[in-house]
Amino acid sequence: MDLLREISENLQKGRAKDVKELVQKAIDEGIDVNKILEEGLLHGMDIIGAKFKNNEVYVPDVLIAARAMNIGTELLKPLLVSSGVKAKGKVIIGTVKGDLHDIGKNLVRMMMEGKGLEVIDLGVDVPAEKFVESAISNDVDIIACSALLTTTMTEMKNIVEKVKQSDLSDKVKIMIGGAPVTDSFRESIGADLYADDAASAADAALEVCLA
Ligand code: B1M
Repeated sequence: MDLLREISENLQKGRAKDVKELVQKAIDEGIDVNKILEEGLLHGMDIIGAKFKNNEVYVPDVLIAARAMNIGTELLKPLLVSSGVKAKGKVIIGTVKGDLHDIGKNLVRMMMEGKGLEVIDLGVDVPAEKFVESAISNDVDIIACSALLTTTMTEMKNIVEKVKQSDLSDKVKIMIGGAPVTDSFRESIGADLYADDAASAADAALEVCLA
């Protein structure tokens, strides 16, 4: 079987050890780093993302595939940097203040990384001020906020307002999501983007960064 296809298929099965060995083999054989990334790792992650969206695979499958992806990407990172390949865009992500749920947020981060975006993860219980300060200091394209509680999703409004008060509003898009969040809530608080699952969030973020 073609080596890149083997990487993709092993990634989809979450076989991190095999992915690591195959990526190293591809590097040793002199296969172009971008090809290993795009046609091996990202190809596999795209398929998992689509299957997840269609309920053909579930959270644990995505988590183990993402772990395999991360291990493969770690091997490629130094080569990608030295060959001058830039991330397609930069995102900061966090779960809003008062909220400790991070499983969905982590999936969104992994899917975005799988699309070639650089993601800075602020963790959980992140105050609005920290989102804004970090967006300024890291010069990001998107602020991505996750909330799982009806009591904490209102914190997203504070983030939108703080961004409007800063000089970021023309430069940065705000994306929101999480189980209780809806597109009409997004509209009501003036955020830019809403996605209801991790794969859609990654697709929407990539679209913004490439626009
Ligand atoms: Co909590 N919890 N929890 N909890 N918890 C819920 C959310 C709840 C619905 C359970 C229930 O009552 N049925 C309920 C909220 C009710 C409400 O507000 N309407 C609830 C509650 C009440 C609480 C506590 C208050 C309980 C208590 O202490 N009395 C407490 C709050 C703590 C706090 O945050 N301050 C609490 C605590 C916890 C645990 C710590 C035990 C644990 C979290 C562990 C962790 O995350 N590390 C936990 C869990 C696991 C859940 C449930 C069971 C599962 C959540 C989850 O991870 N789902 C949840 C019930 C449920 O959902 N069935 C529940 C899987 C995950 C992949 O989905 O996060 O929705 P989700 O992410 C999806 C999408 O929403 C989307 O993509 C993801 C994948 O497709 N998405 C985005 C998420 N973020 C996005 C951002 C985007 C775009 C898409 O753009 C930026």
